[in-house]
Amino acid sequence: MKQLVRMFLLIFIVSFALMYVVSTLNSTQGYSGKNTLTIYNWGDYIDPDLIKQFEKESGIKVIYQTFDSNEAMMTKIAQGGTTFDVAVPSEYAISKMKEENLLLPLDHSKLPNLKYINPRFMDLSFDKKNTYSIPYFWGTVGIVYNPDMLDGKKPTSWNDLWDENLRNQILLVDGAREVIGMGLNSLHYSLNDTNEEHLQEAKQKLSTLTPNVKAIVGDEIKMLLANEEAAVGVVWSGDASEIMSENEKLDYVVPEEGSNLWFDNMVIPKTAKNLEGAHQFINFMLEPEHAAQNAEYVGYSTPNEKALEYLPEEIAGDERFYPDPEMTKKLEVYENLGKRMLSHYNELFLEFKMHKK
Ligand code: SPD
Repeated sequence: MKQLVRMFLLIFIVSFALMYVVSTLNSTQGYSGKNTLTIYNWGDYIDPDLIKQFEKESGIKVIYQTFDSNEAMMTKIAQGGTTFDVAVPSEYAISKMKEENLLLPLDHSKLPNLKYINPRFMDLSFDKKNTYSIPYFWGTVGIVYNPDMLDGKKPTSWNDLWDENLRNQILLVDGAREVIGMGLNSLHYSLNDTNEEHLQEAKQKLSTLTPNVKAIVGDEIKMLLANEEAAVGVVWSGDASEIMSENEKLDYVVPEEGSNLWFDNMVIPKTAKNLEGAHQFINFMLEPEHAAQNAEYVGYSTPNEKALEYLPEEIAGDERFYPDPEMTKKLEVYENLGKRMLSHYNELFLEFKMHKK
């Protein structure tokens, strides 16, 4: 009996000592369970040095998680059971998340650096007055191509992708709106079309593209194209810019039929546990030098007007990635098509992917 008591006493002392060591370690590193910030962002979408710098300056420990589509991100946040403090959805997802009460209103008084954002990217229809979201990156969808692998035939139209000389030469971004949108645009329909006949026509047309499609891929699309594993890629502009910095032979074009103009903004989801830290992080990312460093690292276009002054002219002055408002006039922003139609786009995309396999 005495032995049993001694054993319990020992276990109690060891556990207590362990708890003490862990809590001391945490406090010397400047964070505790309460002092953490969970960020949910696209893959390859931040300079990791900025996270380290934010942790150092704020004393907040960042837990960083990534997603690869708006759909996956929305499902995870809607399911609950997560504690994301900051997320980075695209415009149509922001509109949907607002509708589903998944976002918290922002306190603009805690975001003094918001003044650096070009007004062109503020007060957009998906979030009037930026009540719920703050611009992070923006861009287009287009075709990155390797002229050497195309016998000098530069693509200018979505329809050029159906050329039979491109057998097994195309990589596609893994995005439902992007791929179905490409099918719709190639038929001169809107990227936000909800007409079932048009959608079936786009599906049919896309199925005839499959012999040319080598793969539908995520972030590895950049490495594959830079390494000349395929002649052509349908990509987000920022990825094209990153690929082209790795392989200078490549070029990027926004097809003449039109394409998508997109905006990724920072939001605070309803799941947030550290509102103060979330505002601190958003304001940190809005600091012009940080926004410039981030843009240079990931290759995407910053909406931060002041940050452009810190970027080399060959980046900030490149009209392929910083098209002016006149040039983006013919492009379409994805609309929130409603739950049913968004699911339908996803189903069509899945069918296309299965057809491809
Ligand atoms: N690797 C990061 C990619 C993020 C791109 N977001 C684009 C969203 C377009 N709807």
